[in-house]
Amino acid sequence: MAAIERINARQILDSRGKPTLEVSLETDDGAEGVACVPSGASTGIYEAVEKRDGDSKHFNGKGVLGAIKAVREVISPALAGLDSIDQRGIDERLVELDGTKNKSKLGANAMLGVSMANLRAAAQSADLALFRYIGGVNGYILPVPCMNILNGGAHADNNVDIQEFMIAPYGFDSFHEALEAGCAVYSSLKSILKEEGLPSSVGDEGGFAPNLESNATAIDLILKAIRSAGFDPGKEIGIGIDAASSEFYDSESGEYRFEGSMRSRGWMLDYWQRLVEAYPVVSIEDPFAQDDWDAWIEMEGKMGGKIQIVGDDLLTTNPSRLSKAISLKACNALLVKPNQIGTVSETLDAMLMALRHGFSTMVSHRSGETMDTFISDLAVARNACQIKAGAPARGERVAKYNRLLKIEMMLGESGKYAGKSAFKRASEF
Ligand code: 2PG
Ligand code: MG
Repeated sequence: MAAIERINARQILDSRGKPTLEVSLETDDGAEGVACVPSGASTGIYEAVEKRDGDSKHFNGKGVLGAIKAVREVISPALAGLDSIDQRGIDERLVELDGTKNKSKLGANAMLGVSMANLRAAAQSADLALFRYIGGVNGYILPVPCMNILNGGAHADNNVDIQEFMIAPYGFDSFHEALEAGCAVYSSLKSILKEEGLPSSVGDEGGFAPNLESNATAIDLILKAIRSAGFDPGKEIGIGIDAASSEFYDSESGEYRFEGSMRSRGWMLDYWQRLVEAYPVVSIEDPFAQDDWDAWIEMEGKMGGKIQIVGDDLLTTNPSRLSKAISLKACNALLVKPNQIGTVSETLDAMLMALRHGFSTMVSHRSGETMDTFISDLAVARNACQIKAGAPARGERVAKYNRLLKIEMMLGESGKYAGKSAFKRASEF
């Protein structure tokens, strides 16, 4: 037993200079867990609520002093004395204390900070690395790093509608070789952009953010970069997309504002099909908006046997939305973002449900990040097989990949790289 003694929180900055929480939790055996909470820009409407102060005199209303007060004055006294090893009991207590459906009272940011800090303290008490504490003897698969090397949408000020173009270096024997290949492609993409007279400034997740003729041009450039770095597109490195299409969906007309025109869902589905035929695209996230269920179902029926279709805004790491998607056959993969749901236990519940129903899982950062590397440990512990943590640029992105390099070293021969097995389409090439 390691009883919780005190929990504290303070306001820090995320990678966009917006306030977020750093939570620390101390137990009576001298352990201290510290955790920082990330924050999204293309936030789904079904995500648990991030508590913000709304005081326009400070940080444009984005302060989190209210969430900090909730940690200090409500959560800390209520959890004091509880056994930090009982993660599930603590998370249930947090949900109870909040008492709302969307975690709007205490704030999902306050709750997640406490939940993760507790997990870290408990791992420290058990004298185990975090991934070993979560995964026990069966967390051993190093995930494919899906690196977002070209940014658009809400993450950049360019004209590209699709939010993320990722490379998935799966055709390698180890995580570190895959990461090195990803870095080589990133740097050759930079040279190509320079040659073509395009800017190599970066978006929120470290990917380049040039204005382009079309969305597909982004893939052409990336394929060129893969080849010029000496790799085989499809065979060694696949393409992943996050359309984040809720951001360009017009709910009044039920159409998508795409490449300057209003497009029906039928047109969009056709577009995704053409993209998959023309390019080694192995994964598409949020191809349709968070409430456009019919379009998702049609796409899963037509393309789900071939490629990975990932629900982010659609599922919001929420077991009840995931369960709906499973029964409607609306997609085949879960994007895992702990701050969408607000506790570690609920995140693990969603991952377990995904696994039991044959869904693949991609653990994900947020566009607003900190140096916290919790998601790296989570990905290995639960054998998620895929992680997306941005480009190999900007400290808060690279921190996640560096943590995975360390975990790979700690696992030694027992660690296995997910490789091609992570994506159903990878074996086609
Ligand atoms: C996404 C994420 C992370 P945001 O849409 O998948 O890349 O973006 O954190 O802005 O929601
Ligand atoms: Mg997304």
